[in-house]
Amino acid sequence: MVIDLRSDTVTQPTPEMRHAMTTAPLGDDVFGDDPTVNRLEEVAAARLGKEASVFLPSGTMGNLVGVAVHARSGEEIIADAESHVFLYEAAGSAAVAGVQIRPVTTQAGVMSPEQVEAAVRPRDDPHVPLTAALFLENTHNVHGGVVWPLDALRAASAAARGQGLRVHLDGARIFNASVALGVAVADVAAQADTVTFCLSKGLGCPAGSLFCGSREAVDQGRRWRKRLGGAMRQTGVLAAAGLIALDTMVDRLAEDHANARTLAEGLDELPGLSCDLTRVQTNLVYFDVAKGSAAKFQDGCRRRGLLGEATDKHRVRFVTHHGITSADIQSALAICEEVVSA
Ligand code: TLP
Repeated sequence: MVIDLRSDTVTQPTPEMRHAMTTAPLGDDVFGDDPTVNRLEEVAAARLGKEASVFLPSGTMGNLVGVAVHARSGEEIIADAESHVFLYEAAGSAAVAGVQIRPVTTQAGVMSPEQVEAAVRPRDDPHVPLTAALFLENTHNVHGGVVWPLDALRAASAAARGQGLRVHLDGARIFNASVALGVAVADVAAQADTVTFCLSKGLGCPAGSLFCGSREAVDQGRRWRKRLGGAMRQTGVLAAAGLIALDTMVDRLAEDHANARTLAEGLDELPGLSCDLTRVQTNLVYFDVAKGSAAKFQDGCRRRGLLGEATDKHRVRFVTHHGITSADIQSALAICEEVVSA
């Protein structure tokens, strides 16, 4: 039995999802006539409080569509220096949309209104690119799965809008944020013009993300999806799982958060491991290995049936999800104790 804490993307579809996937009514989504995709797009948009949404293969495509919808080639977007769009999307914004990212170093993933304003380029200087949009991430992955306090999100977004920028939210884990805050997901989404969220992470689906926003932004996003080769045909088989996920998999994220908390507290007590517990607010647990490398620690765990990811020379990430029970957390801690004392 392997305990897989590499990511919440390793989740398997639930039996209810598998059933829905085999019975969903299907059509050709490029013709716009897959009823299950159409239903998911309606439900997702309504849930996020947006006019429309478009179903995409991945969160990476969702962010790239966000870049392309909000910025022209030669323009710039502002994003956290540790954001997924800047670090982990193979420079799609530059390579595909011709858009440069201006990275801003933040305190734990929360950008202040002053930082937003300072990063906006003067419009009357021909040396500099025009700033088109602000990209935010919530929960913020590399900063530890931290949740933006709603007031801070509102303030950053207002600062951007005050400068004439549009706001895109990488909400790959926006439902983790809403559950942790105890607010409706639409309250979080309201701070952005467009939002990408993923069905394939904590919500347990095999694939799929939604790009949500105004009808106009989503229409443009649909054209970009086609351009990027992401328009698919009988995708209702995937959308069917998404509908089940939105119904059944959101509230239970609180369990993942509680498991992550127990795990983080246990790790922090082990000799040679330290975890900034203030950052463990959702289902991601980043911790530091004082002695030896993170890669060596990861390997020691792997040999004992526990999978995690070394994200840095001394840093490891564990992620809790639907496939992980509180008993697994205790087993994981026992394995880590063995590894640090080996
Ligand atoms: N994150 C993955 C890895 O790429 C790191 C993970 O295991 O956490 N935004 C955020 C905040 C993400 O964490 C991810 C995936 C994405 C976008 C991209 O989503 P996909 O994998 O669907 O392209």
